[in-house]
Amino acid sequence: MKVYKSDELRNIALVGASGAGKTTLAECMMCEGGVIQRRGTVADKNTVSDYFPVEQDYGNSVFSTVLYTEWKGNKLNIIDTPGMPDFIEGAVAALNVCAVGLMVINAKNGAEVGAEIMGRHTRRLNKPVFIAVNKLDDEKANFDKTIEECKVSFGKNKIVLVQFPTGVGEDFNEVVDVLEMKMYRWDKEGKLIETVEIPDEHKEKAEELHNELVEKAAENDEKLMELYFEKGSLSEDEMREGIKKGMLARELFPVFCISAEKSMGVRRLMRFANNVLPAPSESVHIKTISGEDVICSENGKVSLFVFKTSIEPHLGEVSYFKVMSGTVKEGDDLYNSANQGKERLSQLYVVAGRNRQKVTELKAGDIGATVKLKNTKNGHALNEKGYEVAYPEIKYPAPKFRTAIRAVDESNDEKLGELLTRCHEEDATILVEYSKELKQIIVHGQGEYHLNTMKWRLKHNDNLDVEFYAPKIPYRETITKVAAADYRHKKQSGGAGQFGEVHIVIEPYEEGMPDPVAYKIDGKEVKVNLKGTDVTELQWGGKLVFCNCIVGGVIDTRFLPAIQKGIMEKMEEGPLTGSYARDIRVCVYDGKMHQVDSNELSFMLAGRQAFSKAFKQAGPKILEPIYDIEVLVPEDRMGDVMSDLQTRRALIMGMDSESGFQKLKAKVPLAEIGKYSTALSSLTRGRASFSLKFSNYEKVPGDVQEELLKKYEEEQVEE
Ligand SMILES: Nc1nc2c(ncn2[C@@H]2O[C@H](COP(=O)(O)OP(=O)(O)OP(=O)(O)O)[C@@H](O)[C@H]2O)c(=O)[nH]1
Ligand SMILES: [Mg+2]
Repeated sequence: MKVYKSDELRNIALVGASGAGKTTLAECMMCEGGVIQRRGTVADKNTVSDYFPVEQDYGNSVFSTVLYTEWKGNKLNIIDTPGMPDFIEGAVAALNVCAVGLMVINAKNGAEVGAEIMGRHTRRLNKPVFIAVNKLDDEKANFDKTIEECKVSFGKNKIVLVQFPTGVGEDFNEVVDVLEMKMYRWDKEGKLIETVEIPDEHKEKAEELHNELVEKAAENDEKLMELYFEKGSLSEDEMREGIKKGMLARELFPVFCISAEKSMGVRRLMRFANNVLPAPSESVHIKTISGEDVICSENGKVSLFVFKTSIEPHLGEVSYFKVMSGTVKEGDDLYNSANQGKERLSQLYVVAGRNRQKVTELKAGDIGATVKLKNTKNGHALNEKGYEVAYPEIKYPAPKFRTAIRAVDESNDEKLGELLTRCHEEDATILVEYSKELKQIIVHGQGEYHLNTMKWRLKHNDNLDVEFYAPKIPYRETITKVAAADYRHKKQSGGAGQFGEVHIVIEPYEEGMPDPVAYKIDGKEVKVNLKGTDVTELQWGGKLVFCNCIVGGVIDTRFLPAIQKGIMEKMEEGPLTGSYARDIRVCVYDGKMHQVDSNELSFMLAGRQAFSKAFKQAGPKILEPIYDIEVLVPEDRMGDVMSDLQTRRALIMGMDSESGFQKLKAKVPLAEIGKYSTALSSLTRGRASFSLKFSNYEKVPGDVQEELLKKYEEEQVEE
């Protein structure tokens, strides 16, 4: 295989809603480029891209797949990404390493929420995007509506048609190209019959759009603007230059018309990629963690960025990387930025899904794969000796779904631990938490489907049966009013005795509250004399403030830490439901000690009991975690989504319209959104999306508290 120079490369991430036709388009591009001889289809489960059994089982892409095709001397690296929001990891990683996003939009459904979400990621990553309106051969295709929706999403003046269809639906067979000013016509099988002059009836529209395109192309470069004013037009090369600049500035999103199924318009798309899209070196420079630009030059120092690892049949772990700079050669020894380990790249491959081809070298900007690395994971850099660079972590969306997990057969617990670690290494949107608090292993992911897929893979690939069960909620406990209690711990049978007595007042702690001066205890005002305060920032959030108000040495200072320790123990296992307690101020104001029998243990026990007693009288409340939720939903489903949220004790915070969708903001208890991803999906037929972020802890309503107390009591009895 030819060794491609940096400027002969184009890296394109195929993104868009699920079912838009990305995998079909990728297959078609590879076939057109001669990389494969026969086209597979998603229905026949034989595409190059969806080659994992789980994908064939689902009929959807689940992983991003690195592919390539060749076109007129250039190599187009394509990463086909899954459109299902549950599998966003692959799409985000792909966009990070590709210079350009190709947004595939289903003309039947318009700019769906899946497209909108990917659009947002391209905006966040500042990536140029070109758009392919696909499925124009579908009887329900609506080109104009799709374009209107794209305008809302990308900006009215930024969506620029390079092509328009003369008609859509089953008879779709012509596209007018206003960049080249000619018309393409295909036969029923998608074979290009001819390129013709634009017929009179479409001339006016074509000219109008052509002028728009020229203007847009000129707009982003002063020199071109001058030329345009001088000549009233631009040459083909000048147009290309202008469009590229506009795309890089995200001021221009060119639109193409295709039917991936019938191979219509796909070659034109590839030609555009060749002629107009920026080569990796022309796109925004990647910065290292320390903020230096990495120049994508084949003569630079060798540095690779590993963006994907996966365990593949017959091969073991495959590491996919982008050459950030330099030229990497088969057999090179490189050094891992994260652990300084040496890695030999004994084999280099270019990949098209399952098909791999060995190559001897890859130049800056190219995407390739290697196998059998010892200790290199996603996000690591591999550099030549003496060149120490590392790249910023790829940012992924926060999890949206959590479940507790265990091995069906307990003896597999260790294996489960190892495999979960691997799952996270392969897919950074799977987070694994060993919760000491909940005594559960909790896995977090992007949705129920996402984690079910993980379960499927553990069973089928690793022969491990796991089950999901209800994850506990990390409740907290606190108090709402002042209460006092005292406790005497005394044991004087046989040998050395034990004695300790403490009197405490506890009260809700709030940031900035004044120091304690006096309390009403048993109807009497008791003045306190603050000697010292110890503030503990609790690991689980909130504070414990411990005030020493002992006068006259009734308790020796050396016993105070023991009292505090006893209280802390109870804070770790709250008196109501065994959850962590928080935000409490304790004031030890009196007590007794015994010359001989008092010791630390006695005061610890006394502190614990006094605290427990006081807590129960202090209006104790259970707190629950509240999350900020943002739901993006099409207008017509808004009512349903809103009423559903209200049944989940949500507090609606506001509504906005954004990019053609309604954006609903609310605060909702974690306990009520356990399976929200699934519920929302069925409420809206997958047309909505949401994000979650922890907000704060709040008191649960009275009836919920009753229920939780009852449940805890039952559990205690059972144990
Ligand atoms: N009529 C028509 N159908 C198409 C076209 N392109 C794709 N399809 C069909 O649409 C379905 C979905 O296509 P895919 O290529 O799997 O879509 P995708 O974008 O890869 O979907 P995800 O992997 O879920 O993100 C398949 O049944 C395709 O055969 C097209 O141009 N016209
Ligand atoms: Mg796909």
